Amino acid sequence: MKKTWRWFGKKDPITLSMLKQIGVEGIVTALHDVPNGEIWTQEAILSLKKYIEQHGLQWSVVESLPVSEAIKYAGAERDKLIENYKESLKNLGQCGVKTVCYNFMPVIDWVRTDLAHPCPNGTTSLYFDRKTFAYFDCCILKRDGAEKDYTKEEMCAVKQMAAQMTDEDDLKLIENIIVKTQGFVNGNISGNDCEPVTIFRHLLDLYKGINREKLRENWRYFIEAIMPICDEYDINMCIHPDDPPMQILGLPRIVTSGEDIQWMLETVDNPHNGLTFCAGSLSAGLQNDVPALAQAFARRTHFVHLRSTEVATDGSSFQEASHLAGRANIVELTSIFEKENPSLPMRVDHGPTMLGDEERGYNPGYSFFGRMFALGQIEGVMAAIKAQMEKKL
Ligand code: DNO
Repeated sequence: MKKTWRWFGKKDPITLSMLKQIGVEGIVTALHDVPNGEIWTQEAILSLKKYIEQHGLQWSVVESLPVSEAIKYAGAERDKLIENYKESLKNLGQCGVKTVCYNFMPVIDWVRTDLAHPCPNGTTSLYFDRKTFAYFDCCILKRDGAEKDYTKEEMCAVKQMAAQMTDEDDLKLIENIIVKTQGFVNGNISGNDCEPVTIFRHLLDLYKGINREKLRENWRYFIEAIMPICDEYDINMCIHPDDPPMQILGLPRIVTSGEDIQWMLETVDNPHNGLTFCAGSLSAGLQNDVPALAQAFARRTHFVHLRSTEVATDGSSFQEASHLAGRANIVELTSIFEKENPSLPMRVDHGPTMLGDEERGYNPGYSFFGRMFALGQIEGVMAAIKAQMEKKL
């Protein structure tokens, strides 16, 4: 696989020269300054592409070209937004950037409750705690009927937390769940919004009456509309699994399991309709046998995220694990992808915060030393597997 790295553009404190030094071959990035729904112009694409190439690197993957909410809930403006999306794809294709990652998660992209969960070795990692999330849902968001989605035991824990949490704790939780994890992925809420919870409630309201079936239909409508452009410019669309792969906040999620992925690939059976194999997201769902999914979908995978998680005994809380441990089984995954689809771009996803990363203000999960360490581990795994394949071992 080709070693790529998620880079957040010229403002990223991790520079392209640094990445060149650590053996990165391709860049994963987006036009982060363009608001969701607006057209990515050829001029802006070419300027960033040229900048990357001047550093001896390639723009390998777009992550992400965001899908506006109105496309997901089928709002009145969806056709106009789809036209804009097609125009951006056409421009990307004409500039030679041909792998595009996106997701179809309503309202909220990836979810974590703790962005600096201490690990025994002194590093920190990202964490999702189901009870803390239930507290956010029931006591901060105060979503109608939220209690019905949690067990008795979880609601007991919520009551206990409610008696202990301070206003400051609540603010921190709001930041973790709907601000800090969202803004930098071109999500709905950024650090400059002063009433994130109000905005968030309004967004949830837009999905009243949208169940899994409807969301699937809206996805099909979108993907069928863009496939002709993808065929014409040879663009590989790759959907990112839901993170975590389960229903949350009463919102439907449609990329949570092998059955979901199978449905998508069969429903629009076009090689340009493919998958971002995010091992970490998939591993956080106990329903998923991650290597089995890799084996099943390697040929329709256009982009790989390597990361792993450890799921707690409650079955839904999880911590991001070392890249060589946890449920994802990255050694086996690497072996599958090296055999089935060796030219795939792969990026190390997330990484521990370590050795001073915490003081640099990086986006949550996107440390430098932590990711570099993980890249070194995976490079070693790749080398061993390749040597074995060439029968040198
Ligand atoms: C977080 C990521 C997601 C992902 C997007 C893809 O670190 O896993 O933000 O990049 O959802 O569209």
